[in-house]
Amino acid sequence: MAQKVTKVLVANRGEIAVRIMRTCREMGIRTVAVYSEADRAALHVRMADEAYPIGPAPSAQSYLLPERIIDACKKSGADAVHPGYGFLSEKPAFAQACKDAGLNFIGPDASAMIAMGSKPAAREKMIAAGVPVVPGVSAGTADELAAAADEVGYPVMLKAANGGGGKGMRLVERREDLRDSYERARSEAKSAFNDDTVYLEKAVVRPRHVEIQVLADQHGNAVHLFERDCSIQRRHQKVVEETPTPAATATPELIAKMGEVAVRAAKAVNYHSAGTVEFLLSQTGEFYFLEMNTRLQVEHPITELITGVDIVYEMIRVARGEKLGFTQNDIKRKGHAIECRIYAEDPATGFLPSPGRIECLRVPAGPGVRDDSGTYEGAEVSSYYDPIISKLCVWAPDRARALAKMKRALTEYVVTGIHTNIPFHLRLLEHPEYARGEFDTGFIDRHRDALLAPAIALDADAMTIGAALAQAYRDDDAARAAHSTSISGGANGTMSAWRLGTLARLR
Ligand code: MV4
Repeated sequence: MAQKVTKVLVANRGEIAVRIMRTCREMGIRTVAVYSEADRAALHVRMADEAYPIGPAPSAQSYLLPERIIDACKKSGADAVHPGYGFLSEKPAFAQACKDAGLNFIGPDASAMIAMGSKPAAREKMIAAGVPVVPGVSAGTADELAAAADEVGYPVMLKAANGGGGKGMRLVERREDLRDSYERARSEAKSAFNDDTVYLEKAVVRPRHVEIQVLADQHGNAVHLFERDCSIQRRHQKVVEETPTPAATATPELIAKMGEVAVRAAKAVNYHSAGTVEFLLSQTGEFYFLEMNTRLQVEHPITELITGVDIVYEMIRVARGEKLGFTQNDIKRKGHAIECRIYAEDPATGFLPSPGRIECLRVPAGPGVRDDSGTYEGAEVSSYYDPIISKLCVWAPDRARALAKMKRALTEYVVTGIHTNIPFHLRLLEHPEYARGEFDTGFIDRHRDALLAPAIALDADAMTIGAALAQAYRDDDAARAAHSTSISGGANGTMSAWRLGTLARLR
């Protein structure tokens, strides 16, 4: 069995490739980047010890081709592969192909991915393992589904067996709509996933998305690293995550129980490496297994901030065949962490991606701030990939201070040349219901108008100072023109002098 990890090929790009390489560097492990034609000058390529081209910009012709990745491993002499998230990270065939090529895949076995890959099959497996799932049926004819719907009561949810990211999901409010919705769900599932299998669950009204981070080794040891509340989503894209969850029903006892259940779920599929068990948390405090993500997740840094565990470090140790260095009792949480995903997108155009060159970049720092970025000043944000610029994370002793720190960090952030969702984040964090921790998965949709209100106006003094600075800088810097500028107000609706100065410089 390949257990060596001396040179890791990171089969990914952007911030996650950079983040993985950082831990490798700390561990004395050499790093190999792969890159598409669009990524010749990308940060992850610059960070790596060596880099190999794997094809044209579209990921289907580069990052998604297992043979290109394995070929780059052979050329570079890498003995291990970290897939990051997305791309090939949850493809059992790729995990297996790595293994067959004598490479150490830094993730779970293909068998665990397969076991969790089919939603209704995973659901059945979890029922057998004593993990609570939403009442419903994992399979059946239209009549059987209708009978189950009567039993669990409306509203119900129809879900595509092979769906994901909310695609192929349908809410059915009334009995008389079930047949029609069922036929639609099936044909949608068929065209989207080439599989028309549909299953049914009782709909959980206004749920929270609360997930548990787990870590397991190859010797049967598994622990959880507490929860993350990922309810703040837009079209099934997470926008803000935090831990602990501010849900009123989430007592330490409830979280301990969810953690225990998550570990049981992982053990039921012989899981090793880092993984995440997703739950729906109802308004009344019941929780139900949704699915398991068999990969390192985007939002893993907030768990690292409250536990002090480097999840990538542990993934590598586990892949080497080492035992987990701690037990559940050793893991203590401290304080509160929040992540804001900074996207190159324009809330004003309905969140269309805003690719282009980052003209000016000022990244927040200071106590309790971590910015996991995949880019740099002068780099291009490509339209071929996920438009994430960075993940801005903060840690503070409690939620109120974490919120204040996040607002401070967001107002320090300057990105020009492209649009970003930084102003959107500021408005979200200032929403009174969000500030009170009162939200569920429907929050952004429900408060769309308030969250998309025009940017905070600058007060007269700030405008005057800005204009003066602009004039001062104009002569020597006239050549540098920004395509556009993303402006966010300060805590009191004004901006700091240096921030205005930076913006003025680019006028
Ligand atoms: C649900 C649900 C309510 N009841 N299932 C959406 C994505 C998929 N992974 C599961 N999803 C949901 N399943 C039942 N029985 C509500 C959602 C849901 C949701 C879940 C997590 C995060 C955001 C969401 C947004 C809308 C709906």
